[in-house]
Amino acid sequence: MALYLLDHGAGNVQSLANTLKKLGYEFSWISCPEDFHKASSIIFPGQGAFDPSIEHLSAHGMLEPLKEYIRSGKPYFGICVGMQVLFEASTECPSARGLGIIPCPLERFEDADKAVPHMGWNSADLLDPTLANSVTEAVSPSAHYYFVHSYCAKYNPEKYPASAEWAHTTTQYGQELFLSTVRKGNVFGTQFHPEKSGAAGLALIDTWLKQSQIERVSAPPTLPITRIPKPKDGFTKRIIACMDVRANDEGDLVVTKGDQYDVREKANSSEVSGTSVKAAGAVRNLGKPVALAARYFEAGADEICLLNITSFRHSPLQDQPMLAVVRAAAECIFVPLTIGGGIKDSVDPDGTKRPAVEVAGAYFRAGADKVSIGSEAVYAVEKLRAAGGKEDGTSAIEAISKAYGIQAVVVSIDPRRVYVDPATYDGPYKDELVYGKPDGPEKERGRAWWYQCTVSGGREARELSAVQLAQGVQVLGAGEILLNSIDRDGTGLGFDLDLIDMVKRAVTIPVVASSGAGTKEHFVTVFEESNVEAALAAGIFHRGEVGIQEVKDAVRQAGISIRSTNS
Ligand code: 1PR
Repeated sequence: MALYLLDHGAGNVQSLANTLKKLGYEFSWISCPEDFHKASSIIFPGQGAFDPSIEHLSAHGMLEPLKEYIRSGKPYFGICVGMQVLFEASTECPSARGLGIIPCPLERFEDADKAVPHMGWNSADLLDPTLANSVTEAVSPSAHYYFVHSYCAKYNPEKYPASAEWAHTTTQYGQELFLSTVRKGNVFGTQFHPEKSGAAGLALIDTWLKQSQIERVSAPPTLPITRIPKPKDGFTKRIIACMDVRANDEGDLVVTKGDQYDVREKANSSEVSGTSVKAAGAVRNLGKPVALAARYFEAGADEICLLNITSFRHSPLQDQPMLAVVRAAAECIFVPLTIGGGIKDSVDPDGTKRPAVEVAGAYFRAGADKVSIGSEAVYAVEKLRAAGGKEDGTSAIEAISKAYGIQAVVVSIDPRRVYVDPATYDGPYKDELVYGKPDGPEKERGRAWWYQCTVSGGREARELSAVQLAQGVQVLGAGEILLNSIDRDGTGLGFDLDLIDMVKRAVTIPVVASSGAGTKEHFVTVFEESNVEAALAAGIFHRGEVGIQEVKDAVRQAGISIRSTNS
């Protein structure tokens, strides 16, 4: 089999290459239009937006050869944008035309009842359940798969009868049904990312590749079936393991963990335990990033996050160890990977300018799915507000989301509480004040506070609130918010529910609750008390105090939908 992969120049295609390597398949990249003739199977692992993907294929003379290849009847597997290009057009950019093989447009999800992008794990229901035991069947009805997209092909056999014939599985998000896999003849496509969907996704790719050419090209069309949305969709909450990474005093990159962002050992500690050196004042060392990432993947983390917490000090593209860490981590984890720290315009020591989009691109090529922007997001929103809310297209958020899609841009917020006397406070954050409860902790009683944004890892406070930042970055094109709390970080006191609820209500993009998890019950509480899509923890996982599986079991037992580790 001459297996070829098509790279459309945007996003993380490395993960599919890593997956194929892990599964033991050899492949080549399509590097010129002639390669389409050499291929006997093609996988197109597209990511990002429809319009730039079509533009890239067209600019490289690959659009027509791709169309010809698909018409030739040889097997084609499109992932995410690789599936979307089969459609006619997208309301995202009406002037861009897709291959038009599936006669139906892609439309944006409604965001009145749910966060958009649809980012996370969801199920895929076979339209024709009799196919469940068929040898050509690769999608498991009991599994969850990782989705990340804002536009979809809605399942509506009455309005789009010809496209319904292509529907192989549908997925429900909120009350909307859409085509999550398509299949007809030689063409198969998944809206989700199997290469990021853990064991279930790897099995799907392996099955497709193992099927004989005849089996793969003889899939019958699906008969349109009327399907009505169920009361509840199959979307799950996500549990994220986060690693704060920095160089220790010996220059090695280590996973560290702060207490309210202070990552140095306290003055009274001076022991050595296992591999971890605990000298007073030393950078706390909780292990090696790649080994820990692999451990968390095996333990069932739905996503993994690596934050380079001191990268604001130097040029990240010169920071080869961090890129090497991402590359090595991406080879052994098959769930989404976010990388943060130092995603900004920078200048190398030799004077070479590196725009933020180039820095992000280096991480995507290394195997990251999303980049997380901290300090630069604050500066960008300050600028946006100074310009009366008018975007100028120059920020890192705008540049990266334009090139790679909004789903690739996370904004990490580092807020700190500012306490005020509610009786006398007359400042600009009056509407965002949270009032201490009479039975709350002593320092909160009779007081109120607002949440102030900081930059450079909490070292500098800015005149901007967490709500203002969250709303501003959504306007600029961020696809997700990672909401930390300096007050709660490392304390184990539980998530700051007031902060989380306030920010979640202020935006329509997904929000990840972070900082303060100390027990499995804290995860249950944050999902019950707020509408966040995901919860993240660091310290309790690093120290082995609570396992990811334990957290997931507790969340499931509370009746909250969560992905099974082995599905
Ligand atoms: O400003 O774009 O270079 O990004 C810097 C990134 O590094 C930001 O995402 C910022 O949050 C992070 N960062 C900077 N300094 C620190 C520090 O700890 N000294 N870490 C830091 C932030 C917070 C969380 C942590 C949770 C959960 N880490 O990510 O993992 O609070 O911890 P817990 O479960 O133990 O409570 P830029």
